[in-house]
Amino acid sequence: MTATNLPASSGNGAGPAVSVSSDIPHLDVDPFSIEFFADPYPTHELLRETGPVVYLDKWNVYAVARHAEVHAVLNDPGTFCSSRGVGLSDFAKEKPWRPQSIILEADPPAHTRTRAVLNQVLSASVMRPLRERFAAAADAKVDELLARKSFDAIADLAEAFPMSVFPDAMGLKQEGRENLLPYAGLVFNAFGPPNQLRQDAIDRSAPHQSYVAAQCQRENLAPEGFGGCIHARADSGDITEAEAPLLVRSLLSAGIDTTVNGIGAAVYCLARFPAQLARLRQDPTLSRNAFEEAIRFESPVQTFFRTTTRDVEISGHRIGEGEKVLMFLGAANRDPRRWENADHYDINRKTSGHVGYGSGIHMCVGQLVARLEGEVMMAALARKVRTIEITGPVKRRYNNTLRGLESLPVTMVPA
Ligand code: OVV
Repeated sequence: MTATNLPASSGNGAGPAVSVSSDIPHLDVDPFSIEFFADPYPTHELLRETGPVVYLDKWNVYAVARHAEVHAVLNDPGTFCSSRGVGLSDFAKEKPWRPQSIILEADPPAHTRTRAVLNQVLSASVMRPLRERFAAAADAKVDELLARKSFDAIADLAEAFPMSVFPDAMGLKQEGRENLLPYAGLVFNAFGPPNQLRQDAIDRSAPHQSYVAAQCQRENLAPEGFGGCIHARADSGDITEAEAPLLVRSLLSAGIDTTVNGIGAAVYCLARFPAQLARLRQDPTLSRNAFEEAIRFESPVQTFFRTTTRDVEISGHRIGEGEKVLMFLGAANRDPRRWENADHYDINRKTSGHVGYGSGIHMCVGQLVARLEGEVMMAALARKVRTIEITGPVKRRYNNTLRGLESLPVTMVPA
């Protein structure tokens, strides 16, 4: 993997093949390969150290991996748009694999209206009455796992806990919930390039897609859940009846696998850094920050793309209109220019400014739900657990966007 200094092509095959005058270095890394996912950190460093912007020949995209540039791209949505898709596929050139998201894959002013609705459905005042239920579920889950002593921290904790609270909070019926994680895995694989991961996920997607499409309908959602609250906003005229199911679909897409991988990251951190678990036990008020630091440290959502709406300069380097720009959130979250001891998990760190939830107008609309789930699980562990020991082979789960584990065998000892 060496940096070259070729002129940038006009990208993605559109426009003339003439090169633009540019000194942006090219890299031949594939950030959607299994070898990269197995250990992304040396490549993250290469991406950051090669320059503020690089060009990836494998997929014909620009990329930013330093915190400053990732933050700048996230906070200029007029130049770096989402409406042409936040995966590799450019919706101006290719038909999306499913109807476009009306919040994630939208720009102002359309985005502003749908975002306002989800902001209210997932607001702090909505979280308040949920906290007690979520905390009781986390406590019960940790008690159950302590009784078992040895278990898989992914299936039995990181998946089981969100699955015990989020589908109920959405207002979903019991039947078919086993489709939720495969559907989300599909959505996050589909942001990636047309590789085997993406193709396999799409090939197997029909039952997951039909389940989700049905659960987005009002008659399948409890009126008091997040889903019912979205539909109620069609009654008040804030959105149309056609828009409501699409906003429910956004929560079913983004609301579960993200927190599974966030909580998985947090438990994996506590298992690998016993001194940090000891600190958390001494001061359970650190629970919320311990979860936040795990989001920075592992960055469960690793990447998103934007598309340029005009010729633009990033840190003095020119990029043409209609180019895809890949943002490495995980690399930004460990950029030594921004973070001291970036590769250390430190629950006392000032985590603000991490881009694990994004930044700017698209920053995770479900972040309060995610943090609530993460905090109450960390608090349950802080109060009830003495040690978490890894007792078997750690297996990674491979996804084009999500970073997390397939299996984490552990033994937990009670406090
Ligand atoms: C943040 C996110 C991830 C995946 C899907 C969506 C959003 C959506 O809006 O459908």
